[in-house]
Amino acid sequence: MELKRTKLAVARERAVLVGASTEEAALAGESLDEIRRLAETAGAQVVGTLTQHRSAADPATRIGRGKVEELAALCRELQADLIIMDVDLSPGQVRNIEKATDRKVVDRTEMILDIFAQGARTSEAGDQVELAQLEYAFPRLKRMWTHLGRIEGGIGMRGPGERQLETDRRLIRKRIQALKGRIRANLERRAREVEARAEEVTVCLVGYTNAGKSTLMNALTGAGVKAEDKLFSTLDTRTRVCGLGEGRRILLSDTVGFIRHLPHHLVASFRATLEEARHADLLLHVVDASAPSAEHQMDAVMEVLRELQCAEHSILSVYNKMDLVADESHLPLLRRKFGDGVALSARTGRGLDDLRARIRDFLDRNSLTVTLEFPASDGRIPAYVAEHGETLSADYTDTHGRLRVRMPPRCLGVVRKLGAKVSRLRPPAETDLLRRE
Ligand SMILES: Nc1nc2c(ncn2[C@@H]2O[C@H](COP(=O)(O)OP(=O)(O)OP(=O)(O)O)[C@@H](O)[C@H]2O)c(=O)[nH]1
Ligand SMILES: [Mg+2]
Repeated sequence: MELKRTKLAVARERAVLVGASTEEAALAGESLDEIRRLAETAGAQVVGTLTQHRSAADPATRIGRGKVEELAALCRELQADLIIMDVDLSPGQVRNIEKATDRKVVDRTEMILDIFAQGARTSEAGDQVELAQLEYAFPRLKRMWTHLGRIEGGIGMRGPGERQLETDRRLIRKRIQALKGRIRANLERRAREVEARAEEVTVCLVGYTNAGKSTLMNALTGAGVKAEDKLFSTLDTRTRVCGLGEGRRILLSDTVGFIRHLPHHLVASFRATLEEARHADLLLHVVDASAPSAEHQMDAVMEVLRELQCAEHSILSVYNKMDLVADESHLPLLRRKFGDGVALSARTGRGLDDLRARIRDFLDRNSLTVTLEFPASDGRIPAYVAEHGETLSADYTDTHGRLRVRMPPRCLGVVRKLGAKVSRLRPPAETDLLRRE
């Protein structure tokens, strides 16, 4: 039995977008633009849109019976094969709308999972997407098995879906277990990599998708990471040495972008990829300052950071794409809410020196929390710490000493030379999805 994600033939499916947001109208409008970009990224041809603002969602169809009839008529008129909803639906709601319209329905999460499935280039990213798809698709599989049996492939049917028409749920559970095992192994490998770089200061770029993280990574390190005007062009993490001038350097990581209402399953299964961000000493929160929705994008990123238990990290806001900003009147508001940060253009290079200076400044002002292990008989290390740092806890056995200390990054090299093993790992985060059963 073959349960692997199938290669996709990008069908140029004719799609109708449905905005069914109950959020305030302005935000809903932005969100519909975004779902249009998502739909196009997934390979759909958007032929029409329909919006519905309801204060309360209809439990049976989400958008209400009258609207579903209107939708069915619109699909017939435009010869659309696919309906893309800007919100997430319960399996029952999907079933009801599909029955009433005789069209395939894809919700927001399925759409995002689909884009991730198409973009996954590494086996790690592939495993993570597949797990998220299976976890999300699992309760929805039944409908794929029955009335949609005639549809082959296409958006929302990539990955788990086609092959499972004849597949036993027990096998899917087994597959989920296998994927979790591989992802857990990746997580452990990444943790070891982070550990091995204990003496380096690590900085991670985070931010909304398409904010310019990879472009900034390239501008700072000459890394040659792929940067495109496309949502979710980066799905893995790259780490490079980044010179800051004055002989200083850090390790800089670029990682996967976030989006509003990022599917929870995806955040959980991308834990390994996002491990770099969890252990970073400093996060650079990159935002497209020219986007009308910059503030909402930053809110959405902060929400995901909270989910990753990163909200307490030191964060420096990077207001990017300043070359596109004609009117700077919205900047003070962003700065009040998300900190002064640095305004720059990763494309033109304006402001990059400022950013380097701010990171150097951060290194000068901030101590790092580390664990030092050394022979108990060696008094030089506690003495050095007493002079240059602060001891948070001490723990001695007959042979070994272990200190949890805060000290400036430049001191780490010295304590290593004195023979201490320096480690930087934070305690592992609990994730429901990857917890051993
Ligand atoms: N005008 C302008 N465009 C920029 C700037 N920075 C990035 N871009 C463009 O914005 C688009 C997205 O850039 P990326 O660097 O791929 O964005 P990202 O944040 O890595 O996106 P994902 O990996 O998809 O999350 C590309 O077309 C870039 O050329 C900038 O400072 N000015
Ligand atoms: Mg990128």
